[in-house]
Amino acid sequence: MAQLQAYTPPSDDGARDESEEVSEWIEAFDQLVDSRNGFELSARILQALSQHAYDRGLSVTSSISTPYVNTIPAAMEEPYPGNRQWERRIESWIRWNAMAMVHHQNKKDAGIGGHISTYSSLATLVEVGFNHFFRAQYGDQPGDFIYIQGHASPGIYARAFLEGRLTEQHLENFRHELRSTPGLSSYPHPWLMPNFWQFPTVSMGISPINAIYQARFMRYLENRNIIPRTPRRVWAFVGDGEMEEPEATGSLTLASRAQLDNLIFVVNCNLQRLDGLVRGNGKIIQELEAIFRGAGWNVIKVLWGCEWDPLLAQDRSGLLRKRMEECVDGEYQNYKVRGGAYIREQFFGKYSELRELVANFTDENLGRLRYGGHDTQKIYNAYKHALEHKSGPTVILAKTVKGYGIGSAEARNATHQEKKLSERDLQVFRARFEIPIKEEEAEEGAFYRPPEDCPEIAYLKEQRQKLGGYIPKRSARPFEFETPSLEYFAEFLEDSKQRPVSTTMGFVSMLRHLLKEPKIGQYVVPIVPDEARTFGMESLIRQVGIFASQGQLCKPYDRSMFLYYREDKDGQMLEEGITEAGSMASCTAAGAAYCNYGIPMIPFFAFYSMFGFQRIGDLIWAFADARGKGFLMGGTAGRTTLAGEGLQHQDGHSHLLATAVPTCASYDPAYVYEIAVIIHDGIRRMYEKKEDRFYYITMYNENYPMPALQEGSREGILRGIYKVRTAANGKAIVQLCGSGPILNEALRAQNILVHEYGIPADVWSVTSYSELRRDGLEAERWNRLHPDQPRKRPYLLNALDDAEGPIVAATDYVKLVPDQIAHWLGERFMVLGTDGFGRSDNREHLRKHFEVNAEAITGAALSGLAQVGKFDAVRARDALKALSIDTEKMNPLLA
Ligand SMILES: Cc1ncc(C[n+]2csc(CCOP(=O)(O)OP(=O)(O)O)c2C)c(N)n1
Ligand SMILES: [Mg+2]
Repeated sequence: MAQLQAYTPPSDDGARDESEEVSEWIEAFDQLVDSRNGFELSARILQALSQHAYDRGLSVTSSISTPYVNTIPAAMEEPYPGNRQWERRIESWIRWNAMAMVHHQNKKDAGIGGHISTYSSLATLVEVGFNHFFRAQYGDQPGDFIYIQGHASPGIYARAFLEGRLTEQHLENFRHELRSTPGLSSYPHPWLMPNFWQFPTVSMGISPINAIYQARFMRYLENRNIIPRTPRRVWAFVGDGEMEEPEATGSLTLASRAQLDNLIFVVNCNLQRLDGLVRGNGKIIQELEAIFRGAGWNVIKVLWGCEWDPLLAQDRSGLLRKRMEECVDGEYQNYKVRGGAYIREQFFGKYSELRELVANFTDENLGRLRYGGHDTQKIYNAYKHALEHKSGPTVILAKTVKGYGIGSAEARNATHQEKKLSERDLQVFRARFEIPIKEEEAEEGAFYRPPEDCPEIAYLKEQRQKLGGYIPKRSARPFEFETPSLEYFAEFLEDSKQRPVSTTMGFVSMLRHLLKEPKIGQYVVPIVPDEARTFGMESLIRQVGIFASQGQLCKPYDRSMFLYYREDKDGQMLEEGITEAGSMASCTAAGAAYCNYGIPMIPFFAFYSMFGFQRIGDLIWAFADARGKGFLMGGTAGRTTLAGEGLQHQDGHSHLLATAVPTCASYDPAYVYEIAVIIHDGIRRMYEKKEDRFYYITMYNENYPMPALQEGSREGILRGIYKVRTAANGKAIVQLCGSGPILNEALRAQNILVHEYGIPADVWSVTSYSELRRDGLEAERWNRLHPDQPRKRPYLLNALDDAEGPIVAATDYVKLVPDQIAHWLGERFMVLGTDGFGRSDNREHLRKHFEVNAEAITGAALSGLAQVGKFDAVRARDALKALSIDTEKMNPLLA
C-alpha cells in the first residue's frame, strides 16, 4: 500500500544523494503503518515527531492541504451497498428528464432559461444521498435538512417525477408558474412551492451560511431540551464558484468551534462557475481544502474514480501523483474537452513512465477515466465517513465535470448557459445514458416515464421508504400557540412617570418580560451581533445566558458581579459576534423553526439599523422566501437621532428597503406603548393566526418621557396612523405628522405654531407609512377591479377624515418614506426628511442641518398655509428668519 512520493534531492552539486536514505525511512514507516494498530499509532508518532522537531528548532511547517488524491484510500473503502445497475439507470433517467425539461421549455418559450450543466455535474452526488443517506424523518422527528444548489432544481424535480410526486404536467410547466396547470418554480422557493422546497438557496452564498447556522440552531434547540437529540444532519450541496461568496466562507469557524458534527457540506467541484473556471491557474479543490482545514473542518477529498485506483497502485515512483499535483484546473478542463488522445499526450505523456503506465488503454478508455464525484462507490464511502466523524463538521470536496454527458457542451466555458441541445447532442445523450425512448422522441426531447411496475422504480421507492419518505418536502408541522393577552404588557402601556426613557430601553424591558412569560417565554430567541451593550441588553446576558455549545469553559473574571458574562450550554440568547449575516442566518433558522421543527420559536434580532437591510438585505429576502417569522429590531435608528456617529452609521433609509419586502411589516414607533401594541399583535398574527409575515421595528436611543396608551389608539398604531395630540385652541388648520423621536419635534412645532403664530395644529404619530400605503393600494386595486361596486376608502383617508389644511410629515428617514402616501394627499402633503449623508454632531445640529427640527416643521406649516392663502406670505418669510432657518443654505441631500 505504501507509496513513495516523488522526491527531489537538494540541487547542490556536492550534496550526497539522500534518496536512498529517504526510501529507507519510508519503508520503515510503512512497516509501522502495516503493523497491528499501526494506522493510529503511526499518526500519533508522526505528530510527536513533528512536535519534537519543532522543539529542536526545525522549521517543519505542516501543510494545510494534502496531496491531490482521494482522502480515503481505495483499500479502506467499503463495498457499495446499493444495486448499482438500477441506480445507474434511475440516475440516467433523471438526468434525461432534467435536461429535457429545460430543453423543452426553451424550445417552446425561447429565453425562459433553466440550467442543465449544474445538475449533470451534481447528479451522482445527490443520488447516492437519496438512495442511501438522506433521512426524511427520525421517528416522529423531522429528518435531515438538505440545501441543494439552486440551479440544480431540474434534477430534483425529475427525481420527484419518478417518485410519482410530480406529474408530467408539472414538468411541462417548469418555469411556467402562472398557467392554469401546476407549475414548477425556477429554483428552490418555499414561498412559491410551500409543500416542496424547504430552503431557498439560489442566491449564491446564502445556502452555506444558512446551513451552518441551521445546524447550530439544531444544537441550540437540543441543548435547551426543546427538541430531542437525534442523528439528524444538515447537508449543504454548494458550488465551488459559490464558495467565493464571502458569506459562504465567513462563518466556517463557527461550525468547528461549535463542534457541529451534524453538518456536512458537499462542494460540487466542477471547477467552473458561470463564465469559466473558478481557478484556471490553480486548483480550487486545494484552495478550498486549505480554507476548510484552516477553519477546523474534517475534509474529505473525492477526486478520482475507481478506474484510477489500479493506476495509483502501480505508481511506485510517485510520478502519477506528481502529475496530478502539478496540473492546474485549466489543464484538467482541457482534458475533459479534448478527450483521450489529448490526455495521453498531455497528461500521461509528460513522463515516459506514465505514458507506459497507460499503454494498454485505448483513447476512449482514457477519456472515460472518471472523477470521484461521478463514482457512487467513492461518494458512498465519503458520506459514510462524514456520518461517522465526531465533534466537528465535514466537507466533501468532490471533483466533477460541469455539463457531464452533454456532448459538445461538456466542460466548456459556456456550458452553464446551455439551454437547448442540438439533435445530435440529444442522440448522443440518449445513447450514452441508454434512455429507452425512440430516436424521434429523443429529437423532441420527450420525457421518459418508466413503467410504474419496473424493478428500478420499485427499488427507488423502497430506498426512500427505508429512509422515511420523500425529500425535499416542506410541511408546516402543526403547533399550538396561545398569545398572552395585551394585559401581560400592561407596564409598557403606562406612562413612564416623566422619567425619560428611550424606545430601545422600553423594548429591552419588554423582551426581558416576554422571556419570563410562562408559556411562550421559552420560545423567545434574542439574537445580537455584538451589540447587546449598545442596546442596554446586558441584563439579558445574566437573565437567560448566552448559548455556548460547550458551556463556559472558564470562570469569568466578573463572575462575582451580578451582571457577569454568562455563557451556558442551554443559554437562550444568541450572541453571534460581529456578523450581521450570521445573526440573520440564526434568525432564519429560528424564524422558520415553526415549520422545520414544529416549534414556534420567536426570534428578536436586534441590530444596528444601518447594518441591516442595507448590508444583509439578500439574506432578509431569503428569510421572507422561507416564510420566516419574527422581529427584526433596527436599533440606534434615525439619521439625526443617532448623534455623533456620522455618515456610515446614521440610518435614514432602512425603512425604504424594508418596504420592498412583501411579507415585512415595517414600523417606526415613537413610544414604548406603540412597540408593545405592535409586538403583541405581531405575535398573535404570526404564531396564533399562522400568517407568514415578519416585522421590522426601528428603535431609538433618545430619552424622553413616555406617555400612556390612549383609548382607541390601538387600531391606528397597527394600521399606521393615529392622532396623539389635538389642537388645544380651536379646530386645527394644519396637520403635523411625526414618526420615531421626530414626533417630539412635531409636538414642539405644534406649541410654536399656536403660541407664536396663533395657528392650531393636530399632531399625528405615523407608525408605518408602508402599512398605510399597502392598505391604500389594496383599496385602490379593489376599486379598479370593481368599478360597479361602492368604492373602498384607504384607512389613511378615514383616519384623517375631515382633518383640514396642509399636512406636514417629518421623519428621521428619507422623504421617500412618507412619500409613500403622498399619492392620496395631493398638494396638501409636505415632506421633511433626512435625504443625504449623515454627519457627526449632536441631535440639535443634525436636525437643523437636515431640516427636520420643530423650527423646520413650523416653517413648512406656515409656508404651506401661505400657499393656500391661510397665512400671509410675507409674514411666513419673516417667520422663517425668526425661526433661524437659513433659506439659502445648500440642500442637505448633497451637502
Ligand atoms: C449572489 C449571486 N450572484 C450571482 C448569481 C448568478 N449565478 C448563478 S449560477 C452562477 C455560477 C455558479 O457557479 P458554481 O457555484 O460553481 O455552481 P455550478 O453551476 O458550477 O455547479 C452564478 C454566478 C447568483 N445566483 N447569485
Ligand atoms: Mg462550479
